[in-house]
Amino acid sequence: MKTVSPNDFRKMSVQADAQAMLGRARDEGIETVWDRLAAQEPQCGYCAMGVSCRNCAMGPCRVDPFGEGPQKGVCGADADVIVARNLGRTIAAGASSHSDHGRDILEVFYRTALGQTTGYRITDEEKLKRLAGEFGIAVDGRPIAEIARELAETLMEDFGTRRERIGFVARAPEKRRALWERLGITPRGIDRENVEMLHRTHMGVDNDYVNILLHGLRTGLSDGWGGSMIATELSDVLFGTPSPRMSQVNLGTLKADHVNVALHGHNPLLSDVVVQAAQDPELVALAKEKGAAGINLVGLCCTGNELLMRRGVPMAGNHLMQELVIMTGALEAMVVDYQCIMPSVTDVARCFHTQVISTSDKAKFPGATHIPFDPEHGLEVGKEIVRRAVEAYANRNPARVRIPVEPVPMMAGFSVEAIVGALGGTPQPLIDAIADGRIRGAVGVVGCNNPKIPQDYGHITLTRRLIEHDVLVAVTGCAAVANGKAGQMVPEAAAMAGPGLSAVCRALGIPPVLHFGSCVDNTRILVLASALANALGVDISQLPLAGAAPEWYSEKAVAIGAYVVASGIYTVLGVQPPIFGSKNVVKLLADGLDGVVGARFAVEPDPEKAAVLILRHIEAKRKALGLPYVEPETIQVEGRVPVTA
Ligand code: BF8
Ligand code: SF4
Repeated sequence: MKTVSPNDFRKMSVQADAQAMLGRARDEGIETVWDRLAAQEPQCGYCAMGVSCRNCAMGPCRVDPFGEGPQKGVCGADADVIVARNLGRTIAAGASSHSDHGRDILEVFYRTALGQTTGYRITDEEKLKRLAGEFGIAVDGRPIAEIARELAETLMEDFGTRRERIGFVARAPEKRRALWERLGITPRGIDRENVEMLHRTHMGVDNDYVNILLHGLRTGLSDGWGGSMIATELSDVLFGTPSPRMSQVNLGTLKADHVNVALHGHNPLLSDVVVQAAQDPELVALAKEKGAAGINLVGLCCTGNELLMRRGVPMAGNHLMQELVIMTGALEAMVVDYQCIMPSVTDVARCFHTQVISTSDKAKFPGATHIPFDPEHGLEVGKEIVRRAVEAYANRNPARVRIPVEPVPMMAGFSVEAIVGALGGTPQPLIDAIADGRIRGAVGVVGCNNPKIPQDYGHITLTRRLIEHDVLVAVTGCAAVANGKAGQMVPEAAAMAGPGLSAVCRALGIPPVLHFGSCVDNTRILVLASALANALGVDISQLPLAGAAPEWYSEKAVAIGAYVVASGIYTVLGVQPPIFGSKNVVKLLADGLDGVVGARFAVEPDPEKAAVLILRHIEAKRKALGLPYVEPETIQVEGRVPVTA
């Protein structure tokens, strides 16, 4: 194995816990995602530019973006078509992932309404009734289970072909809905848009890159206003609508004297019953019998965010921590559901006593123990999983336990309901603060880690610059974990913000960086943006808002980008998407879209420069709305505090 210096660790991650574990990986020869990235370099330039195609057996083909080699694939597709088709399929894969997660929640919700599950109940009856009201379902005098059943059946139709538009589209401002209608991109059935995208991108179907990309937006919208929104809303009904709570974050959340169980993936269905099971007196007694002080649950990635938002379960880390958490030697079990779970976790687990337990029949991991999730016996399955973890404690080698840091406090739980509640029942105080300029605007900083970027550097730096300039930041997914670890998500972090934002945060007792939840919970940002737009009688695209995904890696992030921009929010990406082989596609996404949906993409790997782009955009929107503004072109960002490891 090649020599890695501590200096190299700083290029891999800005976080102390990650750097410590990278040291262990080097010392013990344990392979990580960073080693595998290095082994892949140089990565294929054609693929990086999006100009390779293997959609049929006349290929694989590639076209030369520099004009020297072939300009067309065997079928005649040029760079524009190939890039657009690839991007369309990426959006469909991401939207399908979120939406299949949404469907899984919907099915358990339905079966809970029918009384066919254990470990689940309708927790937020008020929210259930509000949702039913949105769909015209009668609520007065009806039993909760009956309302839930009818709502479930109605939402199932949103996946199918009978609807001309999915139900939650009605939440979008009228101007936005009219625009989608004019463009022919109002999302219909969720499955329909995704299947149609796969159809269109088959050889010899849609050969017009603009037409493919428009359907890409529609496919994205079926995720944001469909599959993901269903996942968020029904998770709230089943498990409770999040409200602000304090918890902790980083590898220091593992406890040396406890049985430690990490819950990893995205779907809260299984992990929520594991939380219940871990409180079972018999299992706690068993843990003590084995010599542990108790059972300690921690979260990873978005399953972790779901549990943090609703139950205050501490968060061990984001995407690039999943291998490193095992290297603490203190993890008895990693329980996984699906999405963003590297197949390599079972390899790392083999170096320790950690059991990897897979739980979804659609996501199996060779080397893991499979205990299938079954909502009929939810709690029993949860207990079986916790029991295995407790038993694995006997195999722990205390000499190998290394928990490198102390945990950092963080606040989470900002559902739209909680925010509006904190504001006194109406978004008006937020609108007033934006209108008078105390808060310049709001930005969603979302998405993943990517080993091509020092872990968390993009998230932390961009967020810090934005709050320093009085921009309220909403975070989800791995971006939330990054900011939590940097201490930017406690009420005291108001001190890091500019004077206007700081005063608002202090008055409300909230941090300047608000945890909105998991990646499917980006829909909460759409809901809040719609509420602001509706209150002002404008479209979302007129508001001083932006989105950013500084370290994105996944297909889901691309789907999110598509629906955020199609909803009218300017979005800056920190990692280059594979589109640069087509000048036309780049021109459309980075410029032309503005004239179509009132928003566009930008790519800026340097978070300091991304902050400038976003601040300028926000001031330009303020100017157009007639609000007090700073001349956009004059904005320069001098970080008040350098963001370093
Ligand atoms: O859905 S932010 S790495 S964990 S894809 Fe994955 Fe990206 Fe993290 Fe959550 Ni979202
Ligand atoms: Fe090549 Fe066309 Fe087949 Fe793609 S669809 S692999 S470009 S022949």
